[in-house]
Amino acid sequence: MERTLIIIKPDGVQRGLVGEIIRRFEQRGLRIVGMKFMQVSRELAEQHYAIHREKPFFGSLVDYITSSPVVVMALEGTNAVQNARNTIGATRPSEATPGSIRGDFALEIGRNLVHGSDSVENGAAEIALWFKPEELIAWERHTDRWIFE
Ligand code: IDP
Ligand code: MG
Repeated sequence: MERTLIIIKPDGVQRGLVGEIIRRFEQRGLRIVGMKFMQVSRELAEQHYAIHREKPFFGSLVDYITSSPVVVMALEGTNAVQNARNTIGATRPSEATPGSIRGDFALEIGRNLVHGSDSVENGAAEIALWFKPEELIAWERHTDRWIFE
């Protein structure tokens, strides 16, 4: 089953949107297989966003993600990566459709509330970066057969 890494960024935690954001993924049908509340180190932030290292916003992006605690989740389900990104909405909140998390709660790209992996390969790599194997729980959900065909 496909997996994706979701981070509720510091603005999501500070604004009291943790429950609202988790609710949307749960409601979508994605199954939680890992979740924790943590302060991100600069080292982890730089590894996670390594692909953006040369971008002009890299420094402010690392400052942002390390500025306050985050909630990190590993979610599992059919096309988990793409389905989660649709629930999150476009990177630039002004382009995010209403009904998406960013489209409903965000205005600026540097305060866009949520991270979601952008490919199946990156989903697996990011989950391995953020979670120890024993922090991931394989379990069967009572409703799985009503959500997964
Ligand atoms: P994504 O989070 O939708 O996958 P990416 O392009 O991977 O978007 O960028 C990672 C994060 O970096 C974005 O979510 C946003 O917080 C930040 N970011 C991306 N582009 C810009 C920019 O042009 N200015 C400021 N921050 C940016
Ligand atoms: Mg990305």
